[in-house]
Amino acid sequence: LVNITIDGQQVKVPKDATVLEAARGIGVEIPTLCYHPEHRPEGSCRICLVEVVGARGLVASCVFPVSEGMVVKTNTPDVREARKAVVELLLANHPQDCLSCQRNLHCELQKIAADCGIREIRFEGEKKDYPLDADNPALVRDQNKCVLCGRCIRACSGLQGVNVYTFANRGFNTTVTPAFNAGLHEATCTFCGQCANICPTAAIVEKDDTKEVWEALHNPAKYVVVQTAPAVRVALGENLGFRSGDIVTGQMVAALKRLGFDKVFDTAFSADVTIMEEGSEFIERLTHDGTLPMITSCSPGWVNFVELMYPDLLKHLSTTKSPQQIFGVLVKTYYAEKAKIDPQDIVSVSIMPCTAKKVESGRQEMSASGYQDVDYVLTTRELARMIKEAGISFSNLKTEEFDAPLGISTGAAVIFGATGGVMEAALRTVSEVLTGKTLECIEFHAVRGLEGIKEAEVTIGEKTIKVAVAYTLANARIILDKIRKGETDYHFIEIMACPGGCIGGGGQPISTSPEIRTQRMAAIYECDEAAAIRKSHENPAVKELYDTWLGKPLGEKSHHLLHTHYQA
Ligand code: HC0
Repeated sequence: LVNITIDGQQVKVPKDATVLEAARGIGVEIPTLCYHPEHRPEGSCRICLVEVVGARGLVASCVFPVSEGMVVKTNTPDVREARKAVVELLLANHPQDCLSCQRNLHCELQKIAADCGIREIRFEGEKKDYPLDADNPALVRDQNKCVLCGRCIRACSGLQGVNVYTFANRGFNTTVTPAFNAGLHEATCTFCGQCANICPTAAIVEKDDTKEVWEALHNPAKYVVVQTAPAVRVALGENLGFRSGDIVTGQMVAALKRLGFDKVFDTAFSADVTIMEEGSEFIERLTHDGTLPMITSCSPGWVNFVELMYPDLLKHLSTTKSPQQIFGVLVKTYYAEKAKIDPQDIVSVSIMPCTAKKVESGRQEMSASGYQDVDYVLTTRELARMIKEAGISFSNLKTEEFDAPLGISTGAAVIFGATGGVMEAALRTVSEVLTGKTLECIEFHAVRGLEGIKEAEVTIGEKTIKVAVAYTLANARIILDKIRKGETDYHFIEIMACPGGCIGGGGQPISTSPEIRTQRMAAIYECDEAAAIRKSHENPAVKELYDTWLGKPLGEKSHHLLHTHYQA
């Protein structure tokens, strides 16, 4: 520790801290755009200027290390004036469409401008005029709104190891762009959306599909059903007046009914179906010399990554479709038959914590029902905006239940939303199916938690199953490289593209942090503990689906409707 003085307060701080970290540690908020606690600091935006006695000029506190006896002043007239000038220079070049911007009221630049007390922009500036990059179904890039903080570059390279973005050009013409100024659809983008989640402004946002969903809801000829992903229920509240980690399942269902959806169903129902299929697929591979390790395939950013970067390993991916897509196909076949509705009249909407799900739903092979299985995918953020637009007082809603039968699910399905959850759900079912015995303890704690790569050995009957669980594509790369080199003996691997799994998805409320993800994760396991049924194979609605319609897992109908293939 070293002793320093910040604004007259004497404090002991870790000797490797920066001035900004030390100040935040005692509650002194220094504004910044480029700094993000999960990524290495770069000192590029220059908003976090402070005075360090003895230093030459003002310094960028996010990259300035503390030292013994240092005296820091964060609130002098010079500091305030310099920060204002930096922010005004940014605003002078920035579009002035705040009122109609997707990030209005959630924009870090807007907040900093307000906090710095900016009432005029003294510089004339020059506006940029870059075209929108909107030729993909998931993300829209508006370089005119980019403040060159570089956070998207660090998220894409550091967190995901994908390296889509880089700085290009110099001076006023500097941009953040994929190589050769390509659109995201031409780059090696997996559409995980971590760039959108970390962007301080609206330079990268999810493609907004709410207009199409409003139109469907107001079309009396359409029967509009919605499914909600496991991780949405523990994060949606953050945009609607609740704290992170608050479980708002019942309010979310009530709000969706108020919005006018004809049926409100749960992706967790089809997650249970995924476990029936994927668990059976694993048992089949394990007992009949199939390709191992088998790797989960429900995270579409992850699937895009393997297709783009490791096509030789596609045979390791489970062929079972993701819960979103299993739900989509079942709603336009099984449910349509059961409810006597023409599938042509069904509009199937899903609410996901994920931007890559927008791409997954549009894949050519995701139309086994004879129609596009999922018509529209909205992120958690888009749903929050629709709820606000409809004037629904979310926090005052009385909780309501999902509709049956596609709203009936288990605790095993809900934990899909957190890293390790798909593995744990699969182990609960695979163990009982393989041994024919009821598990004494259904909780597999070795695969839980926010460690980036977890490994465990699980005894099932006579067999020892080696499993691994990883999240983020940078961690996925470590595992895939080992598989390529023949250096692993895993049987089963779960990989999710986003930090912490879907709870940290690119479409979740902004911002996320390790603390927020920890709270969302705790809420997911709380949902599991509170569930009446906690194993997928015990879901009565899933049993009925197989008994009356599908036959058996991996049967002919399942093969046709619930399994897929990948494109090298
Ligand atoms: Fe997920 Fe899913 S758990 S990918 O993380 O499998 O997005 O929440 O909906 O499909 O169920 C996301 C979350 C899902 C799917 C489920 C899986």
